[in-house]
Order: sequence, then structure tokens, then C-alpha cells
Amino acid sequence: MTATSLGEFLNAARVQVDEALDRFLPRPPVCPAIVSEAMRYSVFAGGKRLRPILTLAAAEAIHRSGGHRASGAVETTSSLALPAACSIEMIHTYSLIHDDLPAMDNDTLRRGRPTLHVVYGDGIAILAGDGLHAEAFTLLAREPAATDEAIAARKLRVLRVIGDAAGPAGMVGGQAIDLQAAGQAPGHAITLDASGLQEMHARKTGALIRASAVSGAIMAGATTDLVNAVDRYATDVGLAFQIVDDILDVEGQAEQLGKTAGKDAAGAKPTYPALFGLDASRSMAADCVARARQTLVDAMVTDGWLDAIAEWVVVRKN
Ligand code: GRG
Repeated sequence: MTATSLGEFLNAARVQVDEALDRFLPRPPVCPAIVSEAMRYSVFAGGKRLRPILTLAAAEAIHRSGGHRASGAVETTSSLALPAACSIEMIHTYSLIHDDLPAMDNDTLRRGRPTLHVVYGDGIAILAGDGLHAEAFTLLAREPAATDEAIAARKLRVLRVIGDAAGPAGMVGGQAIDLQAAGQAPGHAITLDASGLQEMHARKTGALIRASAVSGAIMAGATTDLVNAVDRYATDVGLAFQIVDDILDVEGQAEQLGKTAGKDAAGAKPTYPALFGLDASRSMAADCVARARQTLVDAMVTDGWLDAIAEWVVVRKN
């Protein structure tokens, strides 16, 4: 991509991701119409596409930094990373669909629209989430359809990275801790302190955000050192994202958030503002962004949009 501003990069990446998601998601006769429609209702409901944007930006940054083993045009690197970007957005969307169900967060508004189970019923919403989850891994195995052994090896690494992030060690584990902390796991309630809160978020939202950037770096052929640097960068970006999400839940309006505001406090959920106060939370988010940016400088991955994206995660404009 040859964007000259962050806004241009974000728009171009979103167009690329939306076009690819439309191509990759199954339609009838491959699957029943209702499954296709329900999956598409949530996937194309207007999410920010933060995670696939991170995947594409990491791939491009590695390409531009010269810290990769592959040659070729930047567009080639971007197309290598696109299936992983879409796979992660499918997993993210499935997690939101399931999180909104009455058995979990019981929410009726998501991405500014009625939640999937409100429109299609709980059963179809569960199945649409399951369908997106399975399809994400089918896609990773299938695309990019290269016969090259080096690319096949990258695909296998990315499959494992994304599986780990989405599974019991990552997002599923974090969501389970969240249910326990919210008193929704009968007989298994827990109280989280600051480090428990951090662990919950590291698993629930941080793991998939890290996997997003790391997958892009791997698909671009980054060296181990650079994959690790991108991972450290994304760990801080993920934490900043979560802190800001908690702050917005206190300060935001439902129209601005695209979901019900004030849910955390109403559900007595542990949050950064609840534990540290709003001012300290804001400065913790700023510290995370500063650390993420410094990681890029230290690793000499400064050409591209990762630096600007770290700031965007906090400001959330565009
Ligand atoms: C159901 C296994 C399972 C997990 C659910 C991530 C998650 C785990 C639940 C979402 C709950 C939530 C609202 C967490 C706050 C952070 C977050 C993931 C916000 C939504 O992500 P955005 O802001 O959403 O990137 P868009 O709609 O822009 O994609």
C-alpha cells in the first residue's frame, strides 16, 4: 500500500479486508443461506478492523524495514498476510457474537446495531459464531494457496499462533476468568486484584491483538528477533486498547461506542478506572503507547504505520 497518511492507510486496509472477507466467507450452496446471512450480518456491521489492520501494517513494516527473508513487492507481502488478517477478524467477530449472548454479557447493541441473537435468535447466533470460528482455521489452512515450502511453513506457524491466542490459553481462558469475576460461574466466583485484571485482559483481548501483529510479521518472513519485537509492541498496544475500552465504558455514550455504555460498572466488573481511577488509567494507557513506540525504534521497524497505529488505538478517531 502506498498511503501518505494514517487515514489513507486505514481506509485502504479496510477496503482490502472487506473485499477479501466477502470473497472468503462461504455462501449458498456451500452453506445454508441463514448461516451465510447471519455470519455476514455481524462481520459487515461496521467494526474498526483494528486487528486485521495490525496484521497488514506489521507485514508491511517488516517488508519496508528489510527485516525479512523474502524479496518482491510490498503488495506481495500484503497479499500473503491478508488471509491471516481475515481469519483473525472472523475469530474476533465470533467472540463478540458469543459474548453478547444472554448466557454471557447479555447485550442487545453491538457495532451500532441490534446484536445477532436479537435478530436471529440464540441458536442461530451460536451457530454463526461457531461457523466463523471454524471457517477462520479452514481459511488459514487454504490461503495463501502457495506451493512454496517457506510459505507453507509460515502458514503453519501462524495457525499455531492464532489457535493459541483464540483458545484456552488465550481468549477463551480470559473470557472464563471474566465470567468467574462477574459471578457468572456458579460455585466458582473469584475476585480479581490488579494483576488478576491484567492477566484476564492479556488473555481475553491482548492475546488476539498480539497474534494479529505477529501473524503479519511471520507471513512477511520476519526474523525471530523482529517477530519478538512486533510481539512486544503489540502487547503494549493491546493493553492500551483495553485500558481505553474501560475508560470509554465509563465516559462514552452508546451511540459513540456502538454498544451499551456503563455495562462494566453495572455488572460490578473489575476495570482499570475502578481499580486505579480515571486519571491514572489515562496515564497508564499513554505509558503503554510510549513503550510500544520505543520498541519499534529499538528494533528499527520505523518505516510504515505501526507507530501511528499505537497512537490511534488510544484516540480511536477515523
Ligand atoms: C466468547 C470466547 C469468547 C470470548 C469473548 C473479546 C471478548 C471475549 C469479548 C468482548 C467483550 C468486550 C466488549 C471486550 C472489550 C474489548 C473489546 C474486544 C472490544 C471490541 O473490540 P473492538 O473495539 O470492536 O475492536 P470492533 O467492533 O471495532 O471490531
